[in-house]
This record gives sequence, C-alpha cells and structure tokens, in this order.
Amino acid sequence: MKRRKFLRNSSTLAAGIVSAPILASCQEIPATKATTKAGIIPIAICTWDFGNATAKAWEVLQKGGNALDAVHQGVMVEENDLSNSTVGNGGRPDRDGNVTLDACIMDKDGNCGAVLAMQNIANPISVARKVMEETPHVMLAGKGAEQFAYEQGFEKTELLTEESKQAWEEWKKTSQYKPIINIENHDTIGMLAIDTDGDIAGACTTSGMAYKMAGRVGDSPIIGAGLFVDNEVGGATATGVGEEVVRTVGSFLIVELMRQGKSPQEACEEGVKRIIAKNKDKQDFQIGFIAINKKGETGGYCIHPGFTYRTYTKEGHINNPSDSYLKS
Ligand code: SD4
Repeated sequence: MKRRKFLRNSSTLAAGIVSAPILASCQEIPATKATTKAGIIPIAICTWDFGNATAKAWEVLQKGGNALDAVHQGVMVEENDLSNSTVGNGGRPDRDGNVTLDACIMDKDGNCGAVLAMQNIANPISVARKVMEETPHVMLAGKGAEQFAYEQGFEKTELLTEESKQAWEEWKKTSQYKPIINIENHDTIGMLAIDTDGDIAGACTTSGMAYKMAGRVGDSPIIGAGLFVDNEVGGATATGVGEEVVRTVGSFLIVELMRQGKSPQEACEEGVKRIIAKNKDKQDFQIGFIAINKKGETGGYCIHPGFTYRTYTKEGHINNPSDSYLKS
C-alpha cells in the first residue's frame, strides 16, 4: 500500500560560486528559490565531513526538490563510496565477517521507515524509504528486510570488500572489541535538511560498530535514537556508540529540548550531558549529535574533540568543528 507520494516540480536554476570560511565552496541558489515560504534559507547538514553527501543534498534542494529526496540522495553518496568503511557498501563486517547494514528515514509528516541488520543490499536507505512508503510497517530486520528488498527490485551485492576482509582477518588475531573514537574521522552519516517549503526530513545510515556481535543493532536505524524529525520543531541525528544513544533516546530528547525552547546547540549539549551523567566512570567512547530547528539554526556537540559536521547553505559549504564535552 502506498502511503504518500513525494513529488515536487523541479526547476532549472543557475549556479555561481561563493567562498566560505572552512573547506568551503557553495553553489548559490537564485533569490526565487533561496528563501522558503517562511523566510528560511534551505539547508543540508550531516554528521562528519561528508562534503560529497551535503553537496548532493544541496543540489536536490537547489532544484526545488524536497527535504526527503535531499537527505535520501545525500546519504546514498556515502553508501555507494567503497572507500568509506563505516557506511553501506565497503562497511566493516561483524565479528563473523558479515556486513550488516542499518538505516532509517523520516519525513515531514512523521512517516518513517527503517531496516536493521540487513545483508547483501548496497543501499539500505532506499530500502528504508520503501518500507516507509510501500508497507504498513516502520522496521524490517535481517532476512525479512533483505527479502523485501529483492521483492522491490534491489540486487544482491557482495558488501565485503577485499580491504574490509583483510582488516577483519587482522582484527581476528586479537578479537578485541574496542570501538575507536573518531574512526578515520568519519563514521555513521546522519543528515537533516530543510527544503524551500520550510519542511524538514532526515536520514541515517551505517554499517554499525565494526566487529560487533552478529545481530547487534545500534541507534542509527532506531527512530528517536539515531534520528528524529518533528516538522513543527526540528530534527536531530547521532553518531558514535549507539548503545549509549539508545539508552537516552538521544535524537528524540534533543528535539523535545528544542520544543521546550532550547537552541539546537543547547539541546545537543544537554543530550551529550545526559549520556555523560549515565557514564560517570567511563568516558572512553564518542558520541556526536547534530540538530536543526525550524528557523534553520543548527548545532552540534560531542564527547571527545574531533567530531565535525557539514552544513550547506546559501552562505557556504562548511565543515564545522564541533565543540566537545571533554577538551582533550
Ligand atoms: C552504531 N551509531 O551502530 C552507530 C555507528 C557509529 O561510531 O556511529 N559508530 O552504534
């Protein structure tokens, strides 16, 4: 059953280049599309320095596309990047050598879809969207998710690259499960966008913690934990050790804090502090949150220095160093 259609007329737009403070290049959108009905400038924001992903999302927004298409197409860039060992195809496997992917997506109307621990499908975010749009369910897991993907026309793909296989063989020599802080300076991609109608959507996709137990699922595909959007308020998404984000229902918490009047920055800081409060004796793990509100204001905060987040607005394409709870 189809729940809703997400169609927008696209228009052809001219583009120019402006400079911006950090690692920035930005295609400016013309005045006719630069401002939403509510006077808000469109924006794409994502965890880590996934500039190709935000550039793709911005391209969608610039053409008048909606926020849902922007986040969907944006995060797919990383799912398809074989050199990225933390998202999609090429992601690190679990301890048995199987790559199992998690993803979720949420739209402006609160519709959402997710796939958990799905194998052999290169674009879990697209399957998550199909779950949202084509089924009466929110989540499909494991074999059921994979079967559904085949029924929807997705192809079986080997997700374990030679490089990931070698890294896994190396890991087996010690078999120590010790999540790395700021692994390769990227990780799960969580993305939020506001379109020219002022509507918000979000997407989150990951291969999860490298060498996790078989069947382990983190926060990333869990609506409310790894991602939450309320179009009246804003959106939030997370990266890092998912177990800790699940415990505090982190992304939902941040959106609720914004509903109560906190800025996205203040809400992200409070979200991290709630996690710290539950881990007084243990802080050797990373969590990063980003958030956006209806006004287009953004925020980001993490436990350990090193987390960054990308923003793409009319003002520029910027990799923002996140402030952190611990300073070194
Ligand atoms: C998870 N949050 O599976 C994801 C992965 C991640 O640092 O971001 N790892 O817990």
